[in-house]
Amino acid sequence: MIGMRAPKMVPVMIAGALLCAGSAASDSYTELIVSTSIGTGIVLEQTYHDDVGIESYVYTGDPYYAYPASSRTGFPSWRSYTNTMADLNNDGNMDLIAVNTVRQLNNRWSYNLNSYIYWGGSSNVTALPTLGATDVTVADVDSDGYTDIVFANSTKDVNQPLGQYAWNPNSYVYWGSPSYTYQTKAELPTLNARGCEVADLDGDGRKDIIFANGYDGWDSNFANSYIYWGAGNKTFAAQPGLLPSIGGRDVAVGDIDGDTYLDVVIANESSYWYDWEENSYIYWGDGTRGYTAAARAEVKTTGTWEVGLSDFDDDSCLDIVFSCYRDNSGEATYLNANSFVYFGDDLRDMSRFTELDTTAAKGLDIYDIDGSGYEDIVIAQWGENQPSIIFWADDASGQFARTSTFETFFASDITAGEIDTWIGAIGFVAEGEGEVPEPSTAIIVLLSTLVVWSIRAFRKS
Ligand SMILES: [Ca+2]
Ligand SMILES: [Ca+2]
Ligand SMILES: [Ca+2]
Ligand SMILES: [Ca+2]
Repeated sequence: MIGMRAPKMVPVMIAGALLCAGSAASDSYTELIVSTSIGTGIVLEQTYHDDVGIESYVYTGDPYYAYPASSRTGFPSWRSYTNTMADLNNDGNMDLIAVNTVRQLNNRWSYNLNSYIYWGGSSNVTALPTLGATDVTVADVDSDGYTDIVFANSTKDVNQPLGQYAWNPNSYVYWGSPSYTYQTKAELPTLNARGCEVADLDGDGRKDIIFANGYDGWDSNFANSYIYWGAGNKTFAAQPGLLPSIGGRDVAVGDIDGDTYLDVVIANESSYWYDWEENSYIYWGDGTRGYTAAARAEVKTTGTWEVGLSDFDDDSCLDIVFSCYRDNSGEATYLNANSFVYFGDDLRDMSRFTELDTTAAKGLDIYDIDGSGYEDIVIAQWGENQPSIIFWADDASGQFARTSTFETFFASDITAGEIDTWIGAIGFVAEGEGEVPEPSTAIIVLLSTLVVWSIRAFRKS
């Protein structure tokens, strides 16, 4: 199903030293883009009155990779669950996508809001309508040479003044074009989609889109995740391939067993509001569309938030990082859940793993931050004044013996990369979205089991 709708171009009000934008050469030190979201898991009433655009941040890299608070520059976003960077329009400047998930409007949550493209090297912002978007993937989906943007949409307003929502909005594919205005999009039915990936799973030369679905929209987290098979000419097969999942929270695609066929990893978050200790799934690919429950492996995870892949131990089988933010302990320690690295294996034996000591781990990225030749793992840790953490890889052991932390505030995701040429353009506020103050610590109340229950009950009402 193809829908057409024109996103609006948003003029921007420029603050700060914009004029230095776009000319500086990269200094080879990795930047970290941190999304900040105090999240929908917060006590609702305490935040209703305070309609702020929570800031996200660019932490500027330096030779020490310390990422102090003094190195960061804020930019507007709205309870942003994630971000990504890519040179969308091939002008040599990295562009940044802030995925805006939810804001407050008339004392209610509102999920129908724009996500932003910040264009590197310029002061322009493009606003793209999204519906409680919680993930984004950038790829040339239709292979026409122009980069497209896929958003996983989780939630939409049905009657926002009354606080009524639907948990099964369509997800969007915004099509790139020579002008990169993203004025046309495809809509794909999804069920509380929270993760998305693009890959040609069946090897027919047409890229497919995989959505991790979290909730069936009525009463169960046992929803199937979807594979939309590319059918050419910006269309997809009407009936998606089905991947059973348990509160699907994210998806990753790669060759885990080294047989050259793409495997699909679904990160399962929870089965019910009180049960977060669910294994995640690895669906083994065979080069056809036959991804089935009969050909999958399970690995132990708990309250999983994101999944990423890299070959840390250099054995040509991709390894899997799951960030896990909570468990079932229901006490003060429930956010102390550890995260995991599972090592791919050519015999599909997924028993070898490394545990990562994390607290309330949300989004992650895998990137050779210090240029050592080994990819590191950076994990956003969620909480008031909760630092985020880098697990440094200094060799191919997959052990990550060295860690460092840096100051963050309710961090929900981190993307690592080099965007020096873009830094000067930060500091603008999208017109009509209001000024964006620092997040107020006064309105923050930590997540509680009761709140999670409330939200689930709210969903079902
Ligand atoms: Ca394209
Ligand atoms: Ca395909
Ligand atoms: Ca494989
Ligand atoms: Ca490996």
